[in-house]
Amino acid sequence: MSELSFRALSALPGSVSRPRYDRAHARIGIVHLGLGAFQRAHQAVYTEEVLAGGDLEWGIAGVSLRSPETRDALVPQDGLYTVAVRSGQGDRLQVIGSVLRSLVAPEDPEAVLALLAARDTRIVSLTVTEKGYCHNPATGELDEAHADIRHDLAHPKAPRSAPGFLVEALARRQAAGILPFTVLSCDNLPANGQTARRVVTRLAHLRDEALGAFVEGEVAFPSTMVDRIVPATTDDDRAFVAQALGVRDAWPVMTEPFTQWVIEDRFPTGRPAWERAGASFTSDVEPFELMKLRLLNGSHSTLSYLGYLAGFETVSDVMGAPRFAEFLAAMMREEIAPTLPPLPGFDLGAYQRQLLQRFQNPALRHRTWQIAMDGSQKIPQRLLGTIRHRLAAGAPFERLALGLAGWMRYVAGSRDGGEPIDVRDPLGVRLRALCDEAGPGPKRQAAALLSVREVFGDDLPADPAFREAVTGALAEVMARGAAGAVAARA
Ligand code: CS2
Repeated sequence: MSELSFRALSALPGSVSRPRYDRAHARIGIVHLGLGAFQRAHQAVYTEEVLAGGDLEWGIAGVSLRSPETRDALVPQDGLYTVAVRSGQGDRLQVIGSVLRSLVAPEDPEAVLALLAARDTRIVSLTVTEKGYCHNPATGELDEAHADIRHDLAHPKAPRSAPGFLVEALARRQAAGILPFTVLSCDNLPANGQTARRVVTRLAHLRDEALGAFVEGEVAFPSTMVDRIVPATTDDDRAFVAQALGVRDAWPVMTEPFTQWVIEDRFPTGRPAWERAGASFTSDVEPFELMKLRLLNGSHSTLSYLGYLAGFETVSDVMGAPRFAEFLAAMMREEIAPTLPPLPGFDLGAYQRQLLQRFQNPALRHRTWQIAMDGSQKIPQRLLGTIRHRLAAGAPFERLALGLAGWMRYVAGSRDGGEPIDVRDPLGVRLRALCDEAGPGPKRQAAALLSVREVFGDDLPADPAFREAVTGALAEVMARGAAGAVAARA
């Protein structure tokens, strides 16, 4: 079987959509840092529609900040790849052409900087995950002791971190008298534009006051809310796509029919008309971000920790298990939704019902283990902000506490059946050591983990109501197992 390529496009089955614009004349207007599956199933698809509409100045150059795997897969395919939209109702395949170039930053940081500094580059978008911001998750401030930040301060012309690349590129643009690009964070962080702004501005200040002032005064960092479920691609997915296309695609991406992008409309040097592809522009993204982070991601993390502990491999398996769906529905309705700012005209009840349906999608094999990754970076905005809100209102949060207890049990390193867990988290080794040193029992385990200030801040560990709720929830998970504890609180 041959590979997907520009030449192979004409032989694809008629049901597969493909680029029909003049790709040879498309130019790079966007550099994307973090060329992963999510960006390729989300922003690249919106941009594909813009190119298809004839606006060819917004092609994407995708940069991987770590591994060469995506580039190695895409280059032999002329940058083309398949997005497979899957659901119980059937599948829809589209070949995407909007990623015109792919680069691997550690191989050639200079090439990346040259592209970032180029006049045509007007937007730099980011999906570098929570940890890519090199910030303290509890405060949102730049972690100045972070190894990559220290490296980037010592070697500004060969950076490693996303903030390091942005600051050096902005310095070069300033020196060359070229207007700065707009920085578009597309990560699951609250006020993600402000978080990006805070870390980039701080790093620029640490390098040089004038550069700091330039970044602070001249660069736009609009916030966005992004939403589409995109599980990691498996070999079975590759086989399915090859079968459907009649050619091999080394790295297709699997996703769901749902997609949403809400963007703050602040692009001083222009932007693509992403609204043509269904994005919405607004002056205030924050209510949408909070809604999505707390309802979707908060439930996702909760079901993943508790579901993984109970032995379930995928999100849809968890949703099919007794009492989990009821538990999540009640958590959203009773504990999360009341903490959200009003969104006039928006049906929050329908949104919650739709989330439960999306989680049930039987065609997406979204692994609980994948979502459980990097919990120390995720739970502050997914669960703890909501819990703070409930505490301040004197309102109960027993299900949220159970989600948090699931995380505590998970990072201690074994499943309910005793099998070891491969915990992936930048703080994983420290969290595990804290649990091991503390000795057994919910009181000691909870106390040990609550000492991690980057996650819990100073306020929560000092709050007796919080400590009691979390310790009680952990005791329940330990005594009954995660499935039993869920059933008791459903
Ligand atoms: C998930 C998200 O992996 C995770 O942590 O919760 O990636 C989730 O699928 C997306 O935010 C959906 O938009």
